[in-house]
Amino acid sequence: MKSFEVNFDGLVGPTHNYAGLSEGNVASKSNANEASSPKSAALQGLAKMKALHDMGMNQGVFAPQERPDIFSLRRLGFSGTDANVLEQAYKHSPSVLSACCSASSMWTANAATVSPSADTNDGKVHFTPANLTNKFHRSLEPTTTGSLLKAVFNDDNHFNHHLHLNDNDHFGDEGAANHTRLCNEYGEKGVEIFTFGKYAFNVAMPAPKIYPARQTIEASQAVARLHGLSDDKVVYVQQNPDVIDQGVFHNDVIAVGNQNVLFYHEQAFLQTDRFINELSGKFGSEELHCIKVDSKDVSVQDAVSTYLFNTQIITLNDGTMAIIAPMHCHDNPRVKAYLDKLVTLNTPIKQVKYFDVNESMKNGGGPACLRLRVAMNEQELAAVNPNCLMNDELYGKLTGWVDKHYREQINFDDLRDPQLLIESRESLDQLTQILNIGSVYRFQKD
Ligand code: SUG
Repeated sequence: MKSFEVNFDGLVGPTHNYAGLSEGNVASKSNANEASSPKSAALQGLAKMKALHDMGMNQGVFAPQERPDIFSLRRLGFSGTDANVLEQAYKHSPSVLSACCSASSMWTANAATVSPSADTNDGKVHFTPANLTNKFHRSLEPTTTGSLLKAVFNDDNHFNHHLHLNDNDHFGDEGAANHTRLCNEYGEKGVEIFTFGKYAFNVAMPAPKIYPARQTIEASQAVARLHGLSDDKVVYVQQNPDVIDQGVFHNDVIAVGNQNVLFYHEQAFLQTDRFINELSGKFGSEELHCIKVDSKDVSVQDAVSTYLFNTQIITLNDGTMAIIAPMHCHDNPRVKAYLDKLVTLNTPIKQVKYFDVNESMKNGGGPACLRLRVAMNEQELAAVNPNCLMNDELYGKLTGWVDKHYREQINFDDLRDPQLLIESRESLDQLTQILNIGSVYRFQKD
């Protein structure tokens, strides 16, 4: 049976803004309070999805969450009409208001961890939404993420949905951003690599000193247990705490894999030799390409500012691989020189395509952050909600929908505008019809 990797990209929501909410994420902090353009952000994301579809890939679309999150603001004690709630939050807790307006669910690499059916003990595709406990604005996402996943992968014969892990830093889980799966064919059993930043129950172990480690080994182990993975096909590896302290808040900022390729910076991991040995042993006898980038060629700082490793490596229909990179990689001479050389080496990667995803990059989200990978066989793909799979017609509908509903520009002061709430709800209500995902949002139920 044929098998595929489908990228589900997050649609950027109508309240996309720069609020400096993510300590440890250099771009988020340095662009705080700049004006954002929700319309450009959403169109940039859609252009990437359409381009991958045109390259022959199966491409999915994942809906944004409802923001402003009036329900969280009410839970925190703001009351009255919706307009009163927004106004009070604006006056008394502006940081809480911006957190409750963040469009951060666009980065679907943090939506969930996904294990394909070839790896799991019940032969189903498993999903665990990430609890994202480390950042308040992101901790608002997991419940709706779970509902959205069930609306897209709505067939118990093929898909197994878990509740997100307990909402506590001990089980801090950032989803696929710290999870990479290597395999031969997508439908064959693969090795799942879980990367973590710290040990929650053993503080004597290494941990970053400046910025938070968002993922614990205990969370990674829990997800592997829930998904029924075999120990001989799982590898745990700790992120180098020093690179977390240099702005590598997720492992997908410094390493990425696809099929038999692992592309990583030499400083990405702790005990790299042990890790690569274990990985090679568990991968088996097939050819594994571990492409290590040395600091002398690309510094950690260049990796963080260009997102060289937050690229997507995709397998094209002719079997070769392409890198989907942000324009920042093109515009940095050292990184561009590295990529120009990489495509000439003896690895499956033969081309690089550059995309403008600047609106997302300014909040620390590159091409790989914007997508959740789901490897599936033909039967599973046929069971996916077909309205969430990209084609020319859907692209036309979604760009028209963005043009109609999204603002050109948003500043912090706009977040208290009750009209923005009305516009956002109207647009999401229509989106649920376009994607045929049912009434997934709270405002549609209450
Ligand atoms: O969680 N930025 C996101 C970026 C997530 C990137 N995802 C991956 N690496 N997979 C984060 O730090 C910034 C929001 C703001 O500051 O307005 C933000 O949430």
